[in-house]
Amino acid sequence: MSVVKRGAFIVFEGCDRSGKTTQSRLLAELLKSKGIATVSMNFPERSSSIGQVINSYLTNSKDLPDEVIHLMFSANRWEHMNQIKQQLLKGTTLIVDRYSYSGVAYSAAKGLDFDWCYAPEKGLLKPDAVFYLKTSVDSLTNRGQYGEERYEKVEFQSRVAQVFDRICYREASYWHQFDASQSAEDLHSRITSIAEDLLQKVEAQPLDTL
Ligand code: DGP
Ligand code: NA
Ligand code: NA
Repeated sequence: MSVVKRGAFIVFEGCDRSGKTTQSRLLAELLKSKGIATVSMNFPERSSSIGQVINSYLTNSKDLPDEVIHLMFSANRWEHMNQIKQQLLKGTTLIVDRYSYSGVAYSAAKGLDFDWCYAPEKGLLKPDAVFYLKTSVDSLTNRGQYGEERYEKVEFQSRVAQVFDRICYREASYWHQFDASQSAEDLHSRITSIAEDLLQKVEAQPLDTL
């Protein structure tokens, strides 16, 4: 009997403008070019009805209490869980731009309790690896080209970065930290070598949950 090897579940995390979007695209393109079935995803996934509420919140056209929007971001992950599980089980590798850790980092940065923030994420599928693109406060200040969305302010991003650092320390067994200030090419080659190692290993490991 032939057994389908499951895909890898890879997440990119980091502050806004840390280069996640570029790096997740480069990694997905590379894996596809090697014939590995790969699908890219992005949270928040703004097309669902919950995603549309999140989009209105992020673009400042809607205000919601911090706790309410926190639970909506979490619900947006839960509503895609079955799809994610099916893809992984049929052998597709997923490259996901943001996940539960953004949920905790952005809400805890507002002052919500860390453990409260983490609670609704429990039971979601656990990534095999998180690639954390770490930005220094200096580089955040120097970039100075934040957009118009709600969270795109230097002071807030530096608090988000502190929570990401805390999570990275706690979850060190599957988090890989990269200095986001290096060139996109260097970053891509470092990420690629870790991703290729991971792809060898995950087939033997059952899916786990947070
Ligand atoms: P992106 O589309 O990746 O640029 O994300 C949009 C913004 O939403 C960005 O500032 C990060 C923030 N964000 C992503 N996920 C969550 C979450 O689960 N909770 C909160 N509060 N913010 C999030
Ligand atoms: Na953004
Ligand atoms: Na994203």
